[in-house]
Amino acid sequence: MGVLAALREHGGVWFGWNGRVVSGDPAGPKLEHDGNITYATIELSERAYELYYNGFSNTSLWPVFHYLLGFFRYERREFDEYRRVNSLFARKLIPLLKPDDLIWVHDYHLIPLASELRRAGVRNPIGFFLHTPFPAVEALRVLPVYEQLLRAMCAYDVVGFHTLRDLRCFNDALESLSLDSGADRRASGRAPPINADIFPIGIDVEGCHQLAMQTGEQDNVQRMVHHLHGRQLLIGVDRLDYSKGLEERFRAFARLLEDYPAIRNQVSYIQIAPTSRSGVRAYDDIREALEQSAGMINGRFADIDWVPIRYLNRAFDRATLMAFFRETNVGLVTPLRDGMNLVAKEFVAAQDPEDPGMLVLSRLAGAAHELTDAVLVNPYDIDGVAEAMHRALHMPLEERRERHKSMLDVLRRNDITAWRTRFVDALLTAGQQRRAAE
Ligand code: GDG
Repeated sequence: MGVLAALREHGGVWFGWNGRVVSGDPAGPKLEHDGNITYATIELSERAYELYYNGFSNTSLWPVFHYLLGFFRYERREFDEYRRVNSLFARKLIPLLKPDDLIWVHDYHLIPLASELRRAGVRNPIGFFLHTPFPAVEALRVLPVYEQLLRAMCAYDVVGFHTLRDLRCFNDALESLSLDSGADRRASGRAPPINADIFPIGIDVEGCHQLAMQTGEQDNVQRMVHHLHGRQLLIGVDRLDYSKGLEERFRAFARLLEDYPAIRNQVSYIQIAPTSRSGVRAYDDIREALEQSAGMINGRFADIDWVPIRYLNRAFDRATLMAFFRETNVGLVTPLRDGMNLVAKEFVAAQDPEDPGMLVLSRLAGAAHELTDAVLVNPYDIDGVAEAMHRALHMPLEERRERHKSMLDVLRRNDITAWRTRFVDALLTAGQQRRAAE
């Protein structure tokens, strides 16, 4: 959304996969115009979808970048396809480029795009933003091709991460390759330098707040509130992904009910988890595991008039989510690892400042670098998360208000507009440096 806002402001082309998979040769780019934005979308072949998207991107890079090495698998032909698709994207993008365009590439699926564009003679400033964490070099080294990926990242003029930890890991990895970055490269006269920096992504704070206030009358929201019968509500909203720590979170909720029997029948936990990346084995497995886990917890603790967990494996519209957040006492955001986690920020923005719900947040999410006034947890520490849920459910109003206010200040200072403006400015500056060096 932040990128679309930037495009709306400056005009430009959104280029990417349209989500369609075709059996023959993929068509595109197909061009559609909306005001000053052109959408140039392309299809993926079945082979590219399997090897490039499900394979190298989501079964090699995603688990390594999230330190979840048990899910990691590597196949050379998947990496070959990853490079091939990036090269194809570059070739399809080039005819759409104008000399003054800035190129902003997003995420781990497209790391080699800049090197492919440069190889074809493109001289425009090119920036890259990584939405996931960037791992420590010792985790990265399980990838047989990590050196190639690092070198490909050096083809960008600006490389952006969410947190200082990610940036440090990147610089360490470069150092380990003796690919010196920043000042050293400049000093050695090898132009252009890569400018790597942190650009923690923000949200549309007022937009979330407005949505949350306007939609309280919706049917879904009223039904949800009705079925609470005055109980306190805990909520989680996550893409169904093993990195989001859902199994651990369910176990922590069970521990809460075990360790604090007085709380039984006084709380309800709603977990919304729309399916993502179905077709990747690990994602199908986690869906099954969660259904079983929710069933077991409900079987063990439910009463005639009380269902402890409602697990909803489906999506809701954004307005409904924001209104749910506003009705919630405790937001649960406990990923095992996350680049940032926007749900944490949206939850805070949606609250009523006079009587805000409290956020329980994983220290291993990028958002914990900014939302230090949440109740911070280690998501692997099941007892610790159960305690944190209990603490958040019982936190006095005054403390909730203070913590909420300080978190909201953080969100306002670095909202979605600040994020994209800083990145675009960095890219403009890098473009000037590039021209000066040429
Ligand atoms: C990647 C990184 C980083 C979720 N369920 C529904 C729904 N959502 C929306 C949320 C939120 C977004 O999807 C999810 O964003 P997250 O940040 O939580 O997670 P990822 O999808 O893994 O995103 C992450 C992010 O990129 C941005 O840089 O923070 O670390 O992994 O906005 O509200 N939206 C609707 N219905 C749903 O059911 N409408």
